[in-house]
Amino acid sequence: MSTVLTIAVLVLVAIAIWQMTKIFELSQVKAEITQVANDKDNKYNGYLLFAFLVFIYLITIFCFWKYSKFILPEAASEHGGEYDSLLLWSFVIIFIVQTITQALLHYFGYKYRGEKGRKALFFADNDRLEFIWTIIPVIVLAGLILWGLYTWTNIMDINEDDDPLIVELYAQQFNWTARYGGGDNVLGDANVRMIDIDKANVLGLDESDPNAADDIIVKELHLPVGRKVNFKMRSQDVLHSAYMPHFRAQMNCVPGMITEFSFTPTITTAEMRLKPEIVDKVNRTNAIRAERAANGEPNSDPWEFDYVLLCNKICGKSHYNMQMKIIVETEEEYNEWIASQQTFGDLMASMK
Ligand SMILES: [Cu+2]
Repeated sequence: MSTVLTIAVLVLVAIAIWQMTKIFELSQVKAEITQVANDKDNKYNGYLLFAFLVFIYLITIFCFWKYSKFILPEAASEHGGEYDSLLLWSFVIIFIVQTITQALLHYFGYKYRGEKGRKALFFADNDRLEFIWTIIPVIVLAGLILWGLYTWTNIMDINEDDDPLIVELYAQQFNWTARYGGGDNVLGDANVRMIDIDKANVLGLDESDPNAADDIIVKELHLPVGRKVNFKMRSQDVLHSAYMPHFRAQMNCVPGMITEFSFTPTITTAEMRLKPEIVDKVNRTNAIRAERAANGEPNSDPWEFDYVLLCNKICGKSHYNMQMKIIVETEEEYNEWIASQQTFGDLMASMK
């Protein structure tokens, strides 16, 4: 209701201003009433172009200064650096080109403004100019595209070389479950039709498959640093997307099929927490949370940095909260953790 009232008030105010402008215009005695712009108008608009140019430059500088701290920290995966430099160079090129072309655009707008008696020059074409402004973008874009394709092929080359750790990421509205292949590093067969909630077979593992017995199902993803991980994604219900921003990784999870992504984590959670940009981010967040705590508001516990797996497809009303903690640790820590987890076989035996 208050929204409707606010809109109504705004509309009425706008109408009032419009009417007042009309009265003001009528009250002005004008020597010459014409819709055609004269030299003075054109010059005035030319200066306004410069003002707008200054405005877009200033707002760009302001955004760099104010929002740079919100970008992701250093990539925590092997391929992440390559991905980041591709992105950085694309932005650098776009930034330089747009800075120069905006200046030229606004300057020419001013320089060739309308003037009484000035006639536009008829200029059919200029082969050399056409050649320059075609060939330069062609070379630059072809370079970026080829580099992009090369990077993409590298990142998406999912193979079983170097003994990767096999992990399944299982998406459903609205949570993630991870499954490790266990001692044999082979995932047992699974199918949504075999899900049996009463027996806690939440991922629909085939109990008769010997590979499934040692599988380990968890709600927190642990990864050993420096070891390649091959993820196999499944979805139970709708399209989800496994997004691990710190590792520059994302892959859709599609019901009825298995999608894959592979990366090698390079920075442990403990090491990442010591990076200056992370320390800074944690301090900033905790300052806000301390303020909330002082006001007795919820969501005010001190926060500690952790890698996360997020869902990056709007999959339903609790999509925003669909996440899982990822812990990258040393191989010893990982081995100790995985050894303490219950296998699927043990879980089934305990349910009998
Ligand atoms: Cu989702």
